[in-house]
Amino acid sequence: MKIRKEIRQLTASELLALRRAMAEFQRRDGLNSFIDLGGYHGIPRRLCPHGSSLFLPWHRVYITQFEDALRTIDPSVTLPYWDWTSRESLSSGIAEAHGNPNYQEQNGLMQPNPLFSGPIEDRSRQTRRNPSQNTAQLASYAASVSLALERQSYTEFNTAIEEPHGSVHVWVGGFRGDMSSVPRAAYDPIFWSHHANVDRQWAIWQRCQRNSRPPEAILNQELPGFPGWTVADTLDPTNSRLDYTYEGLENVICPQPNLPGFEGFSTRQPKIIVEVRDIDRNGDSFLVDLFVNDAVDSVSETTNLEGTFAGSFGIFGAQGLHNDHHDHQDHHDHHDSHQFKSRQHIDITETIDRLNLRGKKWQIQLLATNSDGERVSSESLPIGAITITSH
Ligand SMILES: [Cu+2]
Repeated sequence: MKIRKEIRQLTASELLALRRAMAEFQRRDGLNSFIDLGGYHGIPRRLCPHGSSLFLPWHRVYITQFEDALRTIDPSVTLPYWDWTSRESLSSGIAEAHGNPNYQEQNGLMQPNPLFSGPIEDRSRQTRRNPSQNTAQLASYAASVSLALERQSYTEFNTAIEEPHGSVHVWVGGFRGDMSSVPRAAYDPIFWSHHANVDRQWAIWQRCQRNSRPPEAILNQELPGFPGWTVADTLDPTNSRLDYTYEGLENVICPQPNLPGFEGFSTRQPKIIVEVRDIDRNGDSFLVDLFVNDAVDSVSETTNLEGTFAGSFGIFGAQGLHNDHHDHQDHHDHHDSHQFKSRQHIDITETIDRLNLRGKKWQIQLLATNSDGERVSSESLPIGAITITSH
């Protein structure tokens, strides 16, 4: 059985083997090469079912096919995961193994780091990224993972975990980065350790919510691009076809469910969650920060830098995925535009408590940047309603 490890936990020789295999993988062409598999997600094959109940199963098969293809070069290598919720990530961001443009080979020579950048579909250039340096944003995505892990049904979890997953895409890609764009994200080698981490979050949820399976109606559904693979085939990563596990999975502490019978005795204050609905993901990508103001005075839009940072989310846009963007009505496949609508839940409890705003009047303001790094007004964001709930 393959054991997937956190990328920061790899030994020097494991990391070297991974880099060498990845470099060779990126040089190759043809079926099941890095560049071929990178093309399943967005350009040119457009298979990724974002915004559907197949999100988790499809990516589970996808990254395992990538791992198995990589292992034809070196069978000692497994796919690493990058835990962007770990203490190290929340203090220093992207793992060094992915973050450095070069690495030192055994002979002392510096080589381009194949975990830093990969070739895009026509080899016209290498991927690039410009990650946000604000790790408070990552901490907000980690809080969204905690919210997702509390979900009781598969369908709810699948939808909820896609939210912080998308935010991390935009956070990593940043200004004109490939990771922040659905069409080219999978050509950045960090895509695979990011998605291994999302897959691991599913594995954690599966351990903790043992009885919850996907609805019967989708179990026999085939996964686009992977003939012979259904949702049911993906439920147990240790089965003979997938054959992997995550190091340390058995030591994970499950989140405590809110047992209804205990509610009356709980001293826990309800969480305060900002819900952003009807996010249209067909266009550009955006990184959006939430600021809280005590609304004693009416605060005008121009003073929105006055507040306290409370959380963040990313809009992982699919701009450029469809050349035929304008005639969506003709499409009835899984790329229907309504499928690219999503939601975000941002836990702002900590900030509200820190500012001692419970029971008082306050307001939320948004500060957004697009993929060109330009500040955009909150009215021009592709979002519908924003509501604040406590639960
Ligand atoms: Cu993704």
